[in-house]
Amino acid sequence: MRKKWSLLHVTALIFITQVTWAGDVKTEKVTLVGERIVEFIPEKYDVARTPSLILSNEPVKQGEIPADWTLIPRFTTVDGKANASLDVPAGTSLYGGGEVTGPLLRNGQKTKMWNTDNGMYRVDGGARLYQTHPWVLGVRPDGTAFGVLFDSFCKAELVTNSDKIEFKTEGAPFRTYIIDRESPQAVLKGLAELTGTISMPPRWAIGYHQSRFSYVPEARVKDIADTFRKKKIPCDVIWFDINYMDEFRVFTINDKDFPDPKRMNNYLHDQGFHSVFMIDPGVKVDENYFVYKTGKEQDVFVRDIYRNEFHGKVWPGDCAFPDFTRPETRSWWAGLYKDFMANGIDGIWNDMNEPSVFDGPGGSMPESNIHLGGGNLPTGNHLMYHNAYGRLMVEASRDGMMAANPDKRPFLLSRSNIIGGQRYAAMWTGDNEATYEHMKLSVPMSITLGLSGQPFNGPDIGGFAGNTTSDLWGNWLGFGAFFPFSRGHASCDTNNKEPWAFGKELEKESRMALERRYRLIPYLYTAFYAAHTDGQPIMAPVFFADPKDQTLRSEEQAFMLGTDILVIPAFAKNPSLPKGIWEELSLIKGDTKGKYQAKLKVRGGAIVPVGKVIQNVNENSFDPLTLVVCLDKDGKAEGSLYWDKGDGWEFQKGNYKQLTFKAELAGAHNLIVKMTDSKGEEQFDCGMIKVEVLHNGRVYKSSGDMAKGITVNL
Ligand code: NBV
Repeated sequence: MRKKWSLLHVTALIFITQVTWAGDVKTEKVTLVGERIVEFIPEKYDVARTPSLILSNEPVKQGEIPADWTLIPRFTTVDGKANASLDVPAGTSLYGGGEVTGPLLRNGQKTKMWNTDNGMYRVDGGARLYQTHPWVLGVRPDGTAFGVLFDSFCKAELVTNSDKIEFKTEGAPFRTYIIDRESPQAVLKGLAELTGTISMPPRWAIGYHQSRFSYVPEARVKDIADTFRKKKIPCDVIWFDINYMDEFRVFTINDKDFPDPKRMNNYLHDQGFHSVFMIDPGVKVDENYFVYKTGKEQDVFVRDIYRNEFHGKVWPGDCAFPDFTRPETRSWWAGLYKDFMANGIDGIWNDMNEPSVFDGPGGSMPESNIHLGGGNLPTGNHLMYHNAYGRLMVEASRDGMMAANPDKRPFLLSRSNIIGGQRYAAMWTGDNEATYEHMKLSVPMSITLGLSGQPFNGPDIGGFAGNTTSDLWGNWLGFGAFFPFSRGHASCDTNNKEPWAFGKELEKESRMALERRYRLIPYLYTAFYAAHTDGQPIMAPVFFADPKDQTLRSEEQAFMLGTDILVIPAFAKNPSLPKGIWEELSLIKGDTKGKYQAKLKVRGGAIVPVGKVIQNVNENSFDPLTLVVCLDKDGKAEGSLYWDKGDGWEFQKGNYKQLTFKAELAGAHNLIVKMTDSKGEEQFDCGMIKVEVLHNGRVYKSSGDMAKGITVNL
């Protein structure tokens, strides 16, 4: 007899299908693994199921947990999927989450963690983007801070409500690390202790970069380079987007446009430029193409659910995708760089590595695809490894660059990555738009990345998609010259976006903006060294100047460059600025009046090392070195300069120079500026230097020999 469904049955069925099985998971182990860094491991955590690609080293016990420790995460599972949450102390301002749209202050935001090629993304929050950073920085009302790092690259959602942080994954249990320290800066240092820092870039990478999709043929590239030099607009790098390739085959160069790439790169080098070439992960399926052929022979490609080689469409048509979870694949891929870079190529740009697959579900590959793993990585499906794809690719690319040119510092830029991946590659914020909304968003986006372990980042200045007006260009470059990674880039179907493409007035403004960056190279390089050694952001939020001042917590127009310079973009309306002494800095004649130039201010108590205007960073900045001094209320100031050869690894053997300067009043009107410390073996003759003291709106100048001390009459 057929059973009749009663109302009760139906209700029960609805209930059963809708109910989620949620429950607490015991915390199995709690260990102090660093100075006020605690590791929490949930029951059933299995390193074979949740390998870490985020941490730089396996943490080890370092004593007992402090008796005053209060921050304890709660682990739960919902339908077998692992979650963690943390109650947030009242009044805490939340930041981080990596590559996000929406506001700098993350209270009340949700961030999706599923690396996605999402060009022309919405600016108001919630957009899925190219990178994953399961990390939150909390700043309490008193300026003390904490950070929470979820050690999982699984598909997830990060919810940052004012009372609770939640990390909800689609996968297996994971470890959680909490850092609780005296300041946000100290917490970021803790994050660097866990996940590593950027490697010291070659100095040319901190100059201005000029890019376009694409500069072809060779004559156009030369014209761009020549025009920079002819017009005396500083620039260090020219970029080569996909059209340099032979029908989009990676690791090839088409000889129609570039008959002699070595000759072209030599030409660029002779003029003080460096070149960066794009490499995508998709390998064109073509039995006669060496990359596909050797890859197939070595069985390096990702497989579909039936264990056949997976194919999906990208630029070249049908492509196979390297399975970077396999150590064999990574060494095969690394091996491809040697011959390629021997064309005189200086840097590499890994794009489309979410991976982006035009005809795949959600614009990527099916979650059921198979990655074989190896080493510490288990076999797993694409759902498990999706977010790690770019991170594993850049590890292999960097290995290849290092093997190709062991004596050079690699510069690698990646669109996709995860937190911890800053150890391998810098990043840019993908395909933005030529709009004022995207221009404004580029400030909190870039700051947030710096607060999430990735200081070496920046947007496409001017906007990638769509035509850029002269007013937008002027506004954007006016402060964009101060992004850690400062590059103009444009899509294929847009107007020209070089600094001279917007008419005479804008050319002048562009030159001025970039000359200001180049005068600051000594200061910037010192800030990069702090990022490399201590994980400090290069572009920082204004509240870093005074973490106790709650009025600064959501300021996202103005920003700090390093610890001592405040940058106020021309578009900024009523920014909240830190109290105390801040003196306006002029670097180029007329810059304080320039319509598009950001206002620059120096912190009272700082000494900023400044060079002269140069056209590329290999020219001598120190002819002479200028120390810009801004006294604090007690009439004192201090600063430092880090310098080395700008490339190579000698700095690691002690061949660098780190100088400390101090200024102090001797009597009411005499200021003495002197060098108080000098570290490192590198020869650095700063003999005659200039001093400029910014004091009560006036500039007092002097010069002299650093060793003897320089007196300035105020
Ligand atoms: O390689 C072309 C572009 C590149 O210019 C851009 O910077 C990347 O984000 N690339 C995406 C491919 C698709 C562009 C529509």
